[in-house]
Amino acid sequence: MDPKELPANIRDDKISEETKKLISSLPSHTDSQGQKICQYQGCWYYYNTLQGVLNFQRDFQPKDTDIILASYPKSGTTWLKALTVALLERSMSDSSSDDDHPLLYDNPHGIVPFLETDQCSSSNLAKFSASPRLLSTHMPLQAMHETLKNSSCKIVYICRNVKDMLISLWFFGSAVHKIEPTRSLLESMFKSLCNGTNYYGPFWEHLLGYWRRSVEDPKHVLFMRYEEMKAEPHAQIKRLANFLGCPFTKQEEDGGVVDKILDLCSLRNLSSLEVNKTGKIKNMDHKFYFRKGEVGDSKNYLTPEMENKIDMIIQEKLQGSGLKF
Ligand code: PAP
Repeated sequence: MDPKELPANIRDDKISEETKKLISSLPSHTDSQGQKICQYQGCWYYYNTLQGVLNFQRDFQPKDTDIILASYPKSGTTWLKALTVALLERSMSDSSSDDDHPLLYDNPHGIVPFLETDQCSSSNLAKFSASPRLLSTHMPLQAMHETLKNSSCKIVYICRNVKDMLISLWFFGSAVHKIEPTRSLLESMFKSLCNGTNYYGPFWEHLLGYWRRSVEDPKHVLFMRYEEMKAEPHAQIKRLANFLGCPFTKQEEDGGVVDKILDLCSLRNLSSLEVNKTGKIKNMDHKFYFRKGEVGDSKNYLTPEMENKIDMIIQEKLQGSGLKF
């Protein structure tokens, strides 16, 4: 999740008069964390995120070589960013030795910028002139459709079990706002997740947009799952490398490069690095991006009723799509 979005989302200085006018015509409400949120083109955004989306839609100039890492918040974005950086780093330069790797000196979010922030203004993008440009987003595919329609850039989407994503978000939001992760906050977040009015929601539209495109156009959209990454990391990182056009050679596999990348990008390793223990992006501590990283952690916090409700929504909304949880 982009660090600039959470603590003070209504940064009026960043919101143009035109956008304020647009916001006044949109459905809006205050979310479970007391933040104003509005619905634009079917998706719910904080006001400053909406400004970022509009800037992106107006200004972004895609390149066919761009790689966009997409996700719903708290679905494995940090991990996917680290893995992709490590894969490309290895394919772009043989010189990157163990101690000058970019992941040792910056958080993955510092290396791979979000499209819907001012980091992606034309001037800032100049520093990402290396090809391919590695970019990221939490926007649903429909928000990028018009901008990317003539581009053959590649999109990697990572999805995660929605219940674990909710718990991850609950802890993350509480840590960022420096409040206790109370049951009443969880219940309120659960409600807006279920009615589709939470940040970047509805989650089912988000998932389905990328899922359908990955089925229609598998050369350009790869659909990955957090749980599969945990269960079979070797197979999944090879899948990612093949999709990105930088498959592992036999020599690399025999030489343990796959293991080395997985180890470098493991939660244990990344969270133990000084840069991630003490660093910050704007006002966001890097350490908040790393917690347990376990599959099924939601069982420890959701009641059976809450689980059933989410299961029913998934069943209803994803029916017939071929996408299953
Ligand atoms: P973001 O949307 O703010 O970028 P994101 O990285 O998508 O967050 O999700 C954070 C989750 O990924 C956390 O899960 P948890 O709360 O259930 O523990 C975090 O622990 C987990 N995570 C971060 N880095 C890794 C990693 N290298 N490997 C596995 N899981 C990770």
